[in-house]
Amino acid sequence: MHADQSVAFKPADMPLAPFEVQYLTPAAFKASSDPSILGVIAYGAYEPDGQADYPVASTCLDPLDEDCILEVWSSPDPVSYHRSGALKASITERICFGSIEIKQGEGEALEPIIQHAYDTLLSFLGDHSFPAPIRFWNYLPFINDDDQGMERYRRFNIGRYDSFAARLGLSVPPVASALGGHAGNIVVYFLAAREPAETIENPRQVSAYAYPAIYGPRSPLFSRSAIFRGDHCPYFMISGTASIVGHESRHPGDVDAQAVETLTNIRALIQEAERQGFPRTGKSWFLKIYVRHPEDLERIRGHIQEILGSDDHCIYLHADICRPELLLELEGVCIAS
Ligand code: 3EB
Repeated sequence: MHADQSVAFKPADMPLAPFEVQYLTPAAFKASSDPSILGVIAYGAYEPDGQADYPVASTCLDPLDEDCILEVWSSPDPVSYHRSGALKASITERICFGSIEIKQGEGEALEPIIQHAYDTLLSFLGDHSFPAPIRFWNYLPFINDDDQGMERYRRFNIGRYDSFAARLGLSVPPVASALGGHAGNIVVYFLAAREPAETIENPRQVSAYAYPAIYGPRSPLFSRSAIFRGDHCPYFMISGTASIVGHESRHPGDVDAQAVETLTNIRALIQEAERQGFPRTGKSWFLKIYVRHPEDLERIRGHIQEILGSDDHCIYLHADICRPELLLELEGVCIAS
């Protein structure tokens, strides 16, 4: 994305799509007059409008091409705004969007914070007749750091697992991403709907919820991808995807080979989705690319441009990936018109 350009992932000819996401600079957002904002997620330093009634969260991730990017969710339907503890949510007839931003206090354990955040949002969704979380984003400071003998990402997995086990059951978890930053607060944000999405696993990878215990005492509960059938258009949502084959990381230390492997994993998911009826043509793509070392940005961008033809619908964020040897991760949404 460039400063003078916004990226939207709802094609203009789909006025009835249940939501739209745009990536805007703060100046472009201020100038826009969208009446039905679902929420704003900020990457980079941002002073939110203190009067806003919609959910706003400032992540611990910085964009690599800009000082600040705002991920602006909006809807064609009437929106109502809600609060429940630290949760801010917006509700339409068809979807619920929400975010929780939490400051972890000195000496406070991570697992109960995460479990409580998920308990709060899952019980809110249950109370408002949204039994089906579709997609979660988890951004936490220092995800790879050791905390009293266990990595913070592994502690995060324990908290999420305990909440899901009690409230969702463990059969088919939602699509998700989990990334780390270097300052700021924990942010969890989500999209939920009335009906569940159809999850699709990657034939090249062991399902994350079936990873062996060497990756931590509780499995990461997420599905690799899912087709969410909005009323008028299907969305294909892809979880954070990295250079993992089977359950093992591939190509440690080689960013080019990791980029190629990651794109192969994405292609495998798209093929699976197409086998399950997702349209083969007329798609528009949006990708979020997480880069561990800023100096790898141009190499990674080169691989993306080679595969996609351009990277107009991509944003690049500086983030730690949840295994220390992984140098990039990619997530995406594909919309069929
Ligand atoms: C992986 O495939 C890489 O814990 O929610 C990717 C997407 C990853 C989501 C999560 C973790 C998560 O295991 C890491």
